Amino acid sequence: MADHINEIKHVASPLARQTLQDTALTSPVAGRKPIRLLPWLQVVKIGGRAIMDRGHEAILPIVDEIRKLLPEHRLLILTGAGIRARHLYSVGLDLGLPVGSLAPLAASEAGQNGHILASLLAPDGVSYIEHPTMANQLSIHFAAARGLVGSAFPPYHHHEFPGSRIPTHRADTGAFLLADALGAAGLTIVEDVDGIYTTDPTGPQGSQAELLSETSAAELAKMEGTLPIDRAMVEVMGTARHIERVQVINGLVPGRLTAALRGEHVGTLIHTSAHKD
Ligand code: GWN
Ligand code: ATP
Repeated sequence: MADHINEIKHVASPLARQTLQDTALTSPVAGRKPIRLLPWLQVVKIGGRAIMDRGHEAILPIVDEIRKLLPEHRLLILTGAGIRARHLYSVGLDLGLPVGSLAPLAASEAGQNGHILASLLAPDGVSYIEHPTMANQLSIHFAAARGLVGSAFPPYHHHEFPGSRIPTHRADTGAFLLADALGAAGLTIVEDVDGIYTTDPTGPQGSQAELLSETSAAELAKMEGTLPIDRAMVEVMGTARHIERVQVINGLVPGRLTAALRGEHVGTLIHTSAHKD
């Protein structure tokens, strides 16, 4: 028995003999900036409620704009959920379903919207790819296509945090997590308003709403009231590794997405906590 144990080879690792909870010990190894997996990729999140729910009037012009952008950029287009997820939440909450059951049901609408968008872009070589494909085979698909569509919802399912009965990690958060993990060149969030305002421009105080042309995740975290992006996304922007800024733009105005991807300052620029390489 003792002889057998002596034959076991030890694997040299700087983390082998210490707790992973002590950042003073782990940071020399884990504190370094990760590599960018797809540095040429532009991630675009299309609002489920803001764009997709509006049907052809909103969808066809943005599809046309995306089509024209394909020769210029390699795009991962991620769709959010909309009205069907909201109906699902109300039925599910009424029945007492836990948040971990509601999250995948809502996520499936984000996927449905992606399938719709991908069908319209199919003549341009764009397809819907599934979550596992996004996780493992993005590169090979981008070798074949300038653009791909996927669901922006993170696949948390029963792992969704239980703090709220409505899933907190929704499409904006999923798009940000993926863009940052891939080390993408940028993330643009396509809404139905010009950007982030001091208060909801379509709400009761709408006449007093002022557009924030530039802000930061830290400032948004302090802002009370509603935002056009998930609160959880604001939180994860605070620990970003690659994506330094997120642009929130109005997809109902033709040309805004094109301008944003060309680096023009349109809508709201949100600075994250990530630093330049
Ligand atoms: O079904 O539209 O992917 O890309 O979060 O899980 O709930 O699934 O539970 O590859 O794995 O509905 O079936 O559905 O939207 O998420 O997909 O068509 O296991 O391609 O099977 O991580 O698409 O779907 O909803 O994204 O967001 O089969 Mo759908 Mo979504 Mo398809 Mo996906 Mo979830 Mo899969 Mo998944 Mo489930
Ligand atoms: P999803 O993809 O999850 O369906 P979405 O991005 O399509 O979401 P909403 O979550 O509805 O759409 O967010 C956009 C809406 O947020 C805007 O139409 C606007 O009315 C509202 N909103 C609330 N607060 C603000 C704010 N401070 N500034 C700008 N818009 C705001």
